[in-house]
Amino acid sequence: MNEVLAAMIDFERHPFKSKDFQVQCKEKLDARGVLVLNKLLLPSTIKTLIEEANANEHLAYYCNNSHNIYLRPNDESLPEGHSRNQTISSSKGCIMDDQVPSESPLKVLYSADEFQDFLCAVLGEKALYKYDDNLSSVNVHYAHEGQELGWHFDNSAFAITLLIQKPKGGGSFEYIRDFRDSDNDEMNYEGVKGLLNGEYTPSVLSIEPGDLVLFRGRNSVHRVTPTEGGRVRILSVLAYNTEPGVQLSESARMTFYGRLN
Ligand SMILES: O=C(O)CCC(=O)C(=O)O
Ligand SMILES: [Fe+2]
Repeated sequence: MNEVLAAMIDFERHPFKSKDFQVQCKEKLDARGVLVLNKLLLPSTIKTLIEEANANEHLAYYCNNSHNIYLRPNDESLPEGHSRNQTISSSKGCIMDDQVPSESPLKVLYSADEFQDFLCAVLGEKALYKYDDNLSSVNVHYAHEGQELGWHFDNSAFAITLLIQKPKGGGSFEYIRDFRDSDNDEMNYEGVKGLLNGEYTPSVLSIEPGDLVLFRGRNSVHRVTPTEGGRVRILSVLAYNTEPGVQLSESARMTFYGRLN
């Protein structure tokens, strides 16, 4: 057992190496599209991560993005005002992998064999790889009052997040499962139109600092509501690939990070 990792996370509650635990987690993820590991990080780790995030916030790249729900270039063949092209706003700050300290608990967890083996078992993957660029693997997001992540479908098949600091209000993760079928190119334009007109009541994921979320976001539409009050929402995203040698596209790096390396 990696001793640094053992001192950081609650292995008693989340025995990564146990086959039974892995199977339970896989069943939950397959049934619900989301797996939450409550209180994975010990309180001392959360404290370290808040201090680290506060110390590095001056490095964050803040951006306001206009995008559509599909996070793809607009389809100009469709009529104006079509739900495929409807503009959605997102705003947040981000620090990138090369700005997260190498001794950070985030990087210890990200690289730990025990953790990656657990993720592979739960996701049904053979191996996971870091991004082949120096920005995209471990990120920390900051959302100040009024900042939010608008409705979207992820491009990646799964995402792993760790909430570090919860705002006083807002900042809720809302989602609707299986809202499109991207493998079969079924984009659910009618449903998206209704969603953007407020015709659906989404599910809300209740998460606390120290919780890990493993979410399949390619077909489940989701958003994070605006932060309310003075306390910034801080969240880390741990991103992996299922193939080696993959870089985040240059356009995505410029949009989200404002630089290529
Ligand atoms: O901030 C979150 O909780 C989710 C982030 C997210 O959906 C994304 O980065 O695509
Ligand atoms: Fe997302």
